[in-house]
This record gives sequence, structure tokens and C-alpha cells, in this order.
Amino acid sequence: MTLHRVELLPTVLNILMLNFNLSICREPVSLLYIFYMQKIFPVVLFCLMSLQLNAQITLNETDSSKVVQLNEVVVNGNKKTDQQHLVNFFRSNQSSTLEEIMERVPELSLMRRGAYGMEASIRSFSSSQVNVLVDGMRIHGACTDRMDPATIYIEPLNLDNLQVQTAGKGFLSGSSVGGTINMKIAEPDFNTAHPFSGTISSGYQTAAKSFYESAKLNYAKERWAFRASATYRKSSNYRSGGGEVIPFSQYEKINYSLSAKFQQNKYTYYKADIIADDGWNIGYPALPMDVGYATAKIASLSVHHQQASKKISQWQLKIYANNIRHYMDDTHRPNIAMHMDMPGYSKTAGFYGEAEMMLNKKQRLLFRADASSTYLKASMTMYETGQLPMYMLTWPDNRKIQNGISVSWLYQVDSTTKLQLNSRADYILSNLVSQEAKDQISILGYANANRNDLLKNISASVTKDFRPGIKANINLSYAERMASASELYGFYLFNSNDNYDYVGNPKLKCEYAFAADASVSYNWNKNRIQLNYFYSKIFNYITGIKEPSFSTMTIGANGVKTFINIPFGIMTGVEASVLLKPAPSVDFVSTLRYTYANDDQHQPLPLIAPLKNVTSVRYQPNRFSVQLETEAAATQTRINIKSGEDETPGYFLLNARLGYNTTLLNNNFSIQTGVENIFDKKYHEHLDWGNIPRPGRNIYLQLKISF
Ligand SMILES: [Cu+2]
Repeated sequence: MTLHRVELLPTVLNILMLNFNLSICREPVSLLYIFYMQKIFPVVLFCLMSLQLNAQITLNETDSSKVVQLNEVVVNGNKKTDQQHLVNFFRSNQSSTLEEIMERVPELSLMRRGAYGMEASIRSFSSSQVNVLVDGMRIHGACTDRMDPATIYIEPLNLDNLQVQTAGKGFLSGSSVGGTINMKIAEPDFNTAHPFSGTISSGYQTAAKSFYESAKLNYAKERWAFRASATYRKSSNYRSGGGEVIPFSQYEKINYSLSAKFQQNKYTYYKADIIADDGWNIGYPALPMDVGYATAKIASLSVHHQQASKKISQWQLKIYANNIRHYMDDTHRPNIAMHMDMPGYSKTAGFYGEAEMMLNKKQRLLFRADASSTYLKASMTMYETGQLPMYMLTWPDNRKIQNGISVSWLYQVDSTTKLQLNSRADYILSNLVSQEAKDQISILGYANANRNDLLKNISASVTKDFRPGIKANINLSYAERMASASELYGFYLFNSNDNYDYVGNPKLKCEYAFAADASVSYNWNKNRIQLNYFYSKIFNYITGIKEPSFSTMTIGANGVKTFINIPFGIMTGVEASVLLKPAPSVDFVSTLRYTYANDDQHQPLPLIAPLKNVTSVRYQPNRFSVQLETEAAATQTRINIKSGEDETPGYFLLNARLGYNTTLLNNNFSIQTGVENIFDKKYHEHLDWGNIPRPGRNIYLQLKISF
């Protein structure tokens, strides 16, 4: 059986290459690609097992946290949740990037500076107002211009699910006023029919002439299970609606992951995970620079224990480290006044422990303790003709040591009422770690830039079932967040959205927020309607203001801004979703979101997405499926002119998708195709920097074999 499988693989590979990849091989750039396809890809294929390319998405809604399940094929015996069928509605196609999937989650919006490296915000809270974690691990991008949010280092292929925690639970794994996105990494699978199982997938998209190749392999024997995955993407400059090609929108990357699991006994297992991501030649059309290379190495060791009969019913411990290098590149840009080298480094090491304790049948306690140390350094060397190179630190070497503890108390009051109290404290030390860094910050007049902060967070939530099908939840919280390294120590960081250089302020106060969140849902048969409302008032809101006494570093910049605390900002809004199943083979899903945000002067806060709706209808009578999807956004007129914003027109898009599944020589074979942006609409979203148009009509084809 196994032999037969192995023989089939090269054939599959050949077909895929013939169909999709021949043209790319003619390009000189693709030497690495050829190497990959010839040497590495077959090796990975050999191992192949159950690739579950992105994405079905399930909404597992538990009060204020949302889980987006990415496993398409449930091979590990996990019970399917009621909502798992909804996954398909958030899937755009099987080669979707994590960003494309996140964009469809109602609570998330993405800030876009290029086709790659979009930055997720939760209910318009962004950057260091939210935690972005990889499997509970802290990770910090190495780019001063936020080109590399942590989400770019995780492929849907190595993701088990995406957990979005808002409102009162958002701070449990790190003090935060905006919430947490945790990317839970897929684990090796013991429950497979054969020792080896896997998936390979190949796809092509026309808008950016992009290729997507991926493979996943699982091997399980006795107490050991291993999982390996690899994903390769290459995109050219994409074509926007109407046919304009967007220069500097290309990118290329490879992502690998390897995971090993050892089951010591019924209750305990150990796990080791490594993820490596290498990207190069990544264009950022909305920024004055591109990325030469960006690499991340993420590693962890963990032990997990689960024994329901014990008082401590489950616990886990993890130690981890990650290392990111980022190198910006302006050598491909025309008319550069002054060439610059801008490397950045980020290193984090840490651990966390989590435990669940059953107090009695009705009460549980959840604990988490964590600590991490993050080192950041970025510099800029400017080369002006006829002059000596000029060097400076853009992130003067700094270290943040964070120690935190959180406790939740869950109380099932009676059969219809649940109570939850959450609390967290973080003690954070921030230091400049080199004399050079201290000297440089002293130029700004700060003799001592070191600081110690104690952050406090607390929330209470009540959930009540009123009568069959109606459920309501109310949440009140207080949370704090620390200023980011850029806000504290940044040194002439250029922001191309408002065209200002930014300098940090080590004396910033922490933001603190009072928030309320309420949701009500109605379930009947297999249908559900849900409405969420949220309100946050953020005191000491951190923003940039013009500092007239400083002169600019960046040629052509409007001026210099420094970070200050303004009295407050307010963010409020709603999310609504309707999930209907009018017939066994028909699904209807529609989501809506709206955020309204002001500062203390009643001026709109910047980078707030307008009203947006995504609606899908899917018909899947058998092996075939057909899906129609609309995306619509209203005009955004509430803009912040000081931040360089202008009005963004609304848009309406139509997408169509077709799928077919079959069995071929005992292997599961699936083909997916579709057209996105059918009307070839030229549009951009309000959070897209530089008003760069998004991709126009895009036809995709995606093949996948699971064995
Ligand atoms: Cu960068």
C-alpha cells in the first residue's frame, strides 16, 4: 500500500508542474524555485500526509472569544462542532493566505501596505493595543515600519485554528486594551488510518500570476507522531480592477514546519515545534521601501497533561524562543534621493504555564503565568553621494522583560446562568541596553529612558439562557496597555501614511480602558442570528502630534511628530451575523460590522473601517459545490485629516466559486476554481495605505490530493 502511494507522488508532482509551473521555470529568479521543486518538494512529498489546506472556518463562539477552525478534514477524531459547516463561508479559496481568511472574520480588519504583510486589528484596536500570539508565544516583528506582523510567519497549513479574544477575555494572555489573536499551531496526529498520511496542493491565481504549492505529511507510530509541512508562494505584481499593474506588489516566500509529539501515557504528552519562514523580494507599494529578505525561526518545547478525574484537570508548560531578521531594500525604486540600508532584529524567549483546577462541579479556576524577554534593534545607514555614510539607530537596542499572571474564575450558577471573573497583572521592565542607544535617546532630552510598569486588568461577565434558543452575554472590563518600542524609543521612523517622521517618548503613560460588551443570539434548528455591541473608552490614548522644533530626517517629509497621551479616545460599534440553513444542501451566511471612533475633541480617530458586509450562499448537493459571495463596504467619510486620511468610496464585489471532490486511486482528490471580483471593480479599502487599488478580477484554480 505504502509503495503504491509513493509511486503516485512523482506523477502528481509532474502533472502539477506541467500545468502550472512551467512558465515560472523560465525566469532566472526561479532557480531557487527549481531547486525547491526538484530537491525539497519531493522529499516533503514523500512524507506527505494530511494536508489540510486552509480552510474551513468554524465559528466556535464562546461568549467573547471566537475560534476560527482551519482544519478542513477532520482526521483526528475531534468532534465536529455545530458550526463547522460555516467554515466554507470564510474560505475564499484553498490557497488563501492567513490574511485573506482573517479579513472575513467580522471582528478583524486588516491594515494594508502591500499585497503581503497586512496587519490585523481587532475592532479597530491595532498594533500594540492587541496581542498577536503564536500558540500562546509572544513574538515581535523586526520592522520599524510594521511590515512584518507576526501573522505573516504562519501559513494556514500549519495552523489548527485562529482564536480571537475580545472584550473581557482579551487580556488573559497579555495586558491589552484591544484583545488577543492567537494562532494555534496544528499538532501531529495519532489517529490516522495509515502510519503515513498527507496532502499536497498546487494552485494558480491570475491577478498576480501567483503560484501556491504546499505539502503536509503526518507519520504516526506507537507513541510517536510527526508532522511536517511546507508552503511555497510566489506572486508577481498584481493587476488591479481596470487593468493597471501595481508596481512593487510582488513577493516570494517559503514556510516550513516540523512538529514531533511523544505520548508518554494516557494523560501526558510532550511536543516540540519548529517553524521557519523565509520571504524575499517583497514589495510594499504604499511604502517608499521594499523588503530584501525577512526570516523568522520559531521554536518551542511543551508538556501537556489532562486528567479529568483530578483536581488539577489539565495543565501545560511551554518554553520557547524566536528570532526574526528583517532587511529593507530601496534598490529597486526609481529616483531614490539617498540610498538607505535598514536592517532590524527581534529576539524573544519566554515560557508560560497554564492550569485548570476544578473546585467543585460548578466552579473552575484557570491560571496562567508567563514571562518573556524581547530584544529589538534596528538601524539605518544613509549613503549620500560624496559624503561619509550616516548611521543611526531607528530602534535603539532595547529590551522588554514581561512577567504576568492571570486567574479566571468560572461559576455555573444554575442551568441557565454562567458567571466569569478574569484578572491579570503584568510587571514590565523596559531598558535601553547599549551605551550607544542611551546616548542617542539623550539627544531627545531623556536622561533616563528605563521604566518599570505594573499593568492591571479585570473583567466580569454574565451569560444567561433565557428560553430555548436565546442567549445573552454582558461583559464589563478594565484593561491597561504599555506603549510599544516604537512609541517609547523610535527614532525618526517614517510614516508614509501621513508623511511624517516619528520620534518616541519614553515618558508616555500607559493607556487604560473601560469597556462594555453585550451580545445576544437566537438559535433555532440549524439557524442562528447574533448581534454584538461594544464600547471602549481609552484614557491616555497614545497618538502622534506635530513637534515644530524638530527638523525632518526623511527627504520630503511634512515634519516630525512625537507620541503623546491625549485625554481619551472612544471606540464603539456592532457586529451582526446571520447563519441560515434553509435546506440540507444550502447554507446562507451574512456578517456585518461597523465601528465609530472619536478622540476627546470629537474628531474621528484614524484608520477606522467603514460599515462592511460579506454575504455568501452555498449549494452543495453532493460532490459538487457552488458558492456566490458578495462583499460590500460603505463610503468612509469619518476621517482624520491630520493623520493623512481622505475619504474612501464604498464598493461592491461579487465572487463565484466551484468545487468538486472525488476519489482517485484511493486518494481524495479535490479541485476548486472560481472568479473573484467578477466585475473587475477598481477599489481600495479605507485601511489601505496610499489608496493603492486592490486586485481586480482574479481567476484561480487549486488542486489537492489527500492520502
Ligand atoms: Cu520593514
